[in-house]
Amino acid sequence: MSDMKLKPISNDFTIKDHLYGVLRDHILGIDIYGSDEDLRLDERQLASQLGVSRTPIREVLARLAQDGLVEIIPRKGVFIHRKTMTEILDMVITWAALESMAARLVTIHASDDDLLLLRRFAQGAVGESNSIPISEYSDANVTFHQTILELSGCALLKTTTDQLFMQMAAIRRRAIHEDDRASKSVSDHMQIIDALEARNADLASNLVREHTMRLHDHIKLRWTVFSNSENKTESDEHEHEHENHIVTEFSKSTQDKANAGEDSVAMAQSDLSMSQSTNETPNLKTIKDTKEEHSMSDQAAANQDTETDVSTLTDGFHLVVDALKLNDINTIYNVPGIPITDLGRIAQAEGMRVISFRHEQHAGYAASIAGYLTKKPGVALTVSAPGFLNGLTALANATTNCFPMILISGSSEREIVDLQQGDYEEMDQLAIAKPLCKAAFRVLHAEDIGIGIARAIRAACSGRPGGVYLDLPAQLFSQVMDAEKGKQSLVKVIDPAPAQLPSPAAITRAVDVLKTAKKPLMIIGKGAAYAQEDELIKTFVEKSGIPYLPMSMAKGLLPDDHPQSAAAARSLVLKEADVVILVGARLNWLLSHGKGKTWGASGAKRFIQIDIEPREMDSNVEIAAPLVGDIGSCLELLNEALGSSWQKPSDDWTGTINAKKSGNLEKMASKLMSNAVPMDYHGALGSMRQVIKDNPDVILVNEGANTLDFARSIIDIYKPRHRIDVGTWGIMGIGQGASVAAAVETGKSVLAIEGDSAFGFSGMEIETICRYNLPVCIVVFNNNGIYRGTDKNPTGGDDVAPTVFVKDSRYDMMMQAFGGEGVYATNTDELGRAVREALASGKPTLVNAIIDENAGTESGRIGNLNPQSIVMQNKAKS
Ligand code: OXT
Ligand code: ADP
Ligand code: MG
Repeated sequence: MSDMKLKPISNDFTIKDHLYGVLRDHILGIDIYGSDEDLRLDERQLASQLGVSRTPIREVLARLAQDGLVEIIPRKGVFIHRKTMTEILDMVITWAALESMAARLVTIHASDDDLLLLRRFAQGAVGESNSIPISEYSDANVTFHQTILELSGCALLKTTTDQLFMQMAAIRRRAIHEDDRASKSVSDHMQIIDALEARNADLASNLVREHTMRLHDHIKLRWTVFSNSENKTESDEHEHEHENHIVTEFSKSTQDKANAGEDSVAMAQSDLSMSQSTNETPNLKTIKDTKEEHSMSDQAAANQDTETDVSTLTDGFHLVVDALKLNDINTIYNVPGIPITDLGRIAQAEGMRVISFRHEQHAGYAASIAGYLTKKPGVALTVSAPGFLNGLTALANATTNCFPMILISGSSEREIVDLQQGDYEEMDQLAIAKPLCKAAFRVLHAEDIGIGIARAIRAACSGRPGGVYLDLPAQLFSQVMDAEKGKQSLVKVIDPAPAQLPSPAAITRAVDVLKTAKKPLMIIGKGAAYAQEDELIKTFVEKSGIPYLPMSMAKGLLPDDHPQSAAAARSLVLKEADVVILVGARLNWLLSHGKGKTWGASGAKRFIQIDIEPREMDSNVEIAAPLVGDIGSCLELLNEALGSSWQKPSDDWTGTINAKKSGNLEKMASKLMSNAVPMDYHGALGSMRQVIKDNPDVILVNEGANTLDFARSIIDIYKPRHRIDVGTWGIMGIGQGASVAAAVETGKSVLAIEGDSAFGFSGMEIETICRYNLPVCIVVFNNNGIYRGTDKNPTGGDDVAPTVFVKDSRYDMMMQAFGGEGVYATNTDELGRAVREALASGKPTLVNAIIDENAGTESGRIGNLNPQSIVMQNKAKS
């Protein structure tokens, strides 16, 4: 068998090579010097037309920019590069010189057969009728000149002119259409061939040079328009009118090429898009096949030369992901859309967990609860204006609750937004976010992404934690930079929440105040739960012997059945205590601002407050001993200062508390046995109380009014951070977001007990729970409305009262619609059984618990906050 001359297949071949070749051919095929050409390349449309993601397109465009074929203009886009007049004329002169030298060499090196072929080619281009089909001739003209370079036999001359040739092809293509240049060109070509065949080097060389220099003169004379034609602004103006032009042309040209035998490229592209849509590895066979074809062409070799350059680039998308990962943030809660869809995709591809919600508010709540549970900022990701606004409620709520969270929103073109010129989803998001969060930043340049994310993390976690807004304009994501420099620009935040030690004097002062107490009380808030200093808290409580009151989300920091818990004697301890030590709890509305009837005789109390935020001190009443510092440091020093012989509170005080507790517990116990049908709150929650007692690892999420208030006092919690609720704002709608985050961040099962109104705020997110198959059991306390389902329209009209819903709504069927378990429970047995089964199976479940619509009270236990209408009261009396 004779030796087969096959080139080896390159191992470096990638689909990007295909894209590069296809895009380059397309650009070279465009009449870029035609006056009406739109030179803008729309990355999104290219990606969609080619059925690939934007990432390879972006990389290929970067390569084309290196080749000088396209220009990436920040904030404007990607444009096919059009040379200036001076550059064009210089290029033509250079070409004339080189081709003229090539012609000289052709007379020496080309065979007679080669020249005969050239003659036939030139004649064929004109056609038998001698009429010139101009567009075909234009291509033939270009080929004629390239052939002279090839026939010169000087490989270096050919490769030296390759780049120049790309630009020259487009110039010749335009010129050939002007001033009857085609027929002049035909006669020039024939004369050149005559001279070449006559092996007359001087004549051939002169003819070739003069022919090209005539092009030079023509351009100089006729193309004055091009002296200022590299006008991106002009194409900007027509951007939307022309947006589809190139892409349509492009897909047409791709199609043509596929028909003309380049179908391997098209096949590889379609394989890639298929594999992307099914999430499978690309079809290796097809890519390998196409690899073979391409590796046999010089073009592929050239592509491979530049491949290494491209692999040294990174872009804004990847820098954001890398910066988050570097800081151990591995989950994003988001709703995809322009301009952050690819960010989510890339994050997932890079190994992050990306949880997509149906509405940004719930992604935001999830992020804030992730922050609360982990002490690392939870990240929510949204689109611009409306998505940003949807996420903003959650950001503000996180700030109010002191949860660390970062809301990242894509935003629109700064220049257009600032001039209010009506951009897509235009909004000055940074300005709007600023007053609603702890800090707000915008990143404009890829090299600042690392520092921007570091600032956001530190701002969210340090001191009093809170929400941070990070504005990332769309153009930032596609900015490219050297990968190594990009890596160096990332910042790992060292010690994001540094310990803050109280002064020794503050500790002494606090201990001195505590020593004076006859009836001390400790109030533990969710700041203490957040701090994760559980052991130090337990030590302080038990060493000091002080009764404590947990705020709702601090329940479980010590188990609710701890003998020192005064939860069931709340009114009494608040009224009677003489010294109150607050640990991570604010004297806000939930504590009646530390004054008034709830707190007994005015001026009879002294407060010690541990808080990381200095301005919290004296916010409502005088703080006798402020302990400004982190809870861990403060308690460590306090525990030390208590010494080994601390005088615990008197039996008098603890005895009074215990008596009140027993009374309340007894009262409650009998109610919890209720088997009423329809269920009342006590009966239903009594059954849930036992479920949590038997499954203390389950995280309880709780929202509603009556559903919230009854559950808070009825359901004991046994472990820290195992109760998540409506927080400082009493906000409805946290249910599903909090449940998702609790399940995702801890891997534990979640039981969410929600009023039917509360559930409705994020009801659609049950699809999210089903989609990710999370171990979440939702119990909807269905009493047909807000607070109660019994209100009537006083006018007797058709509309129901404002607080009333559709009676007997089948929320369980909603869950079934998404493949979860839906259970309809009318009594406590059915309810208890359904929830236990759900927790055992880990399957997403919704139990529709039918509650007596008369059972609740207006606004649960905070009805006193409703303003009263004197007119309404008078009407009711008469
Ligand atoms: O000591 P005393 O004798 O006083 O007794 C106390 C304790 O000692 C005792 N106790 C116990 N006894 C026995 N055993 C145990 N284990 C025990 N533990 C305690 O019980 C009592 C009471 O104790 P508690 O609860 O600790 O004390 P108290 O006095 O209640 O505490 C005061 C507060 C203020 C700390 C507490 O009440 C509290 O934390 N409240 C939070 C209230 C809250 O945030 N509510 C939510 C907001 S209400 C309203 O705004 C709603 N909206 C409007 C809306 C909202 N919020 N958000 C948005 C975005 N849009 C609109 C809406 C739409 S609620 C709502 C929907 C409601 O309808 P649903 O259908 O969802 O719900 P249902 O009402 O069920 O129908
Ligand atoms: P609750 O609603 O449970 O009463 P709040 O949200 O009102 O709790 O109060 C929490 C408090 O805890 C805030 O004032 C916050 O500054 C504080 N805090 C949060 N983390 C820490 C910490 N690590 N050290 C000290 N204080 C903290
Ligand atoms: Mg209700």
